[in-house]
Amino acid sequence: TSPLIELPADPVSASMLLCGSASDPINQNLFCGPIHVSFPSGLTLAQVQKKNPLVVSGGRYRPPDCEARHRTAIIIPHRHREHHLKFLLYYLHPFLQRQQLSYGIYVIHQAGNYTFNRAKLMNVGFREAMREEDWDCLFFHDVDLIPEDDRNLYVCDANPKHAAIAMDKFGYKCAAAVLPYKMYFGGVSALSPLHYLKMNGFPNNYWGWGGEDDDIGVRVSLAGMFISRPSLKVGRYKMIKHKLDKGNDVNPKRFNMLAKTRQTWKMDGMNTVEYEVVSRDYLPLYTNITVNIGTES
Ligand code: UDH
Repeated sequence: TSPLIELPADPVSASMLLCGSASDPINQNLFCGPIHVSFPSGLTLAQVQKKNPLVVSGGRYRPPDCEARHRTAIIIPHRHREHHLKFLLYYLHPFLQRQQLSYGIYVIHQAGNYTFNRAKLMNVGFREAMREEDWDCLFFHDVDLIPEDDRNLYVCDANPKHAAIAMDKFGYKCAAAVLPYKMYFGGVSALSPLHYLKMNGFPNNYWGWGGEDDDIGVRVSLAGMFISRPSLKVGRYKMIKHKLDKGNDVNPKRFNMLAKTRQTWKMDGMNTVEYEVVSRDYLPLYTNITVNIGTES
């Protein structure tokens, strides 16, 4: 008697059970726990590709035999760090697969040689990734940080999450305690689309090294949210050693700008970001988006 038209069943949800179980949704028996991170010389992207046969064009993956409970996009700001990117992909792909996530990796590559702007690249990444899929969590991820424990879940919390809290370069002490700023939110952080839009994304006007990650931390609080953190045991990262890059000099204006975040956050961010996508390439291990983000005004 029902006049409703029957839609064809979604092949995934109809035939597949959700990954994990009610008592262990994450399926922790797939985890290795602490991961030993080293940087094998001579590693090639072709080898990384061979080790990850289920990753498809654009660096996308979904578990083959169950339906993922979480959809996570990884956003990596990038320029001239191909060597680091190779190691990150080598560790990150298997790590995300052990967590049974449906995921995609986006590398947001700043075109040209003008001063680097990490936070603006993240805004580009947010918009471009959300354009492609309805991700429920975005991980904003420096290219040189390798997670060292499987239990560091790449899913979002009820509040924005600062994942990279214990880095080898700070002796694995809590970064927020070692550094002079309590709102430290750098390295690797996770926000849902709702969190991101609530804080108007990240600032667009921090050119060069420093300040933008603290501005982001302050935005979280100004938008009425808290910073959540994994435990020190789990939020561990190894940083690939490097010097300050050419084209990313320390930003001398950072302290003055930071003092004004309260006045500027609503006027600068996702609502004002402007850029031009130069190219979008669906590579075997990631989606590369090369973008012209302009210069300092
Ligand atoms: N990045 C690039 N290319 C650049 C600059 C930055 O890809 O030329 C990206 C990359 O993802 C990197 C992130 O931006 O991981 C953050 O930049 P960073 O690694 O330079 O920042 P970090 O604070 O640098 O980790 C520490 C270097 C020592 C600086 C000492 C200054 N007093």
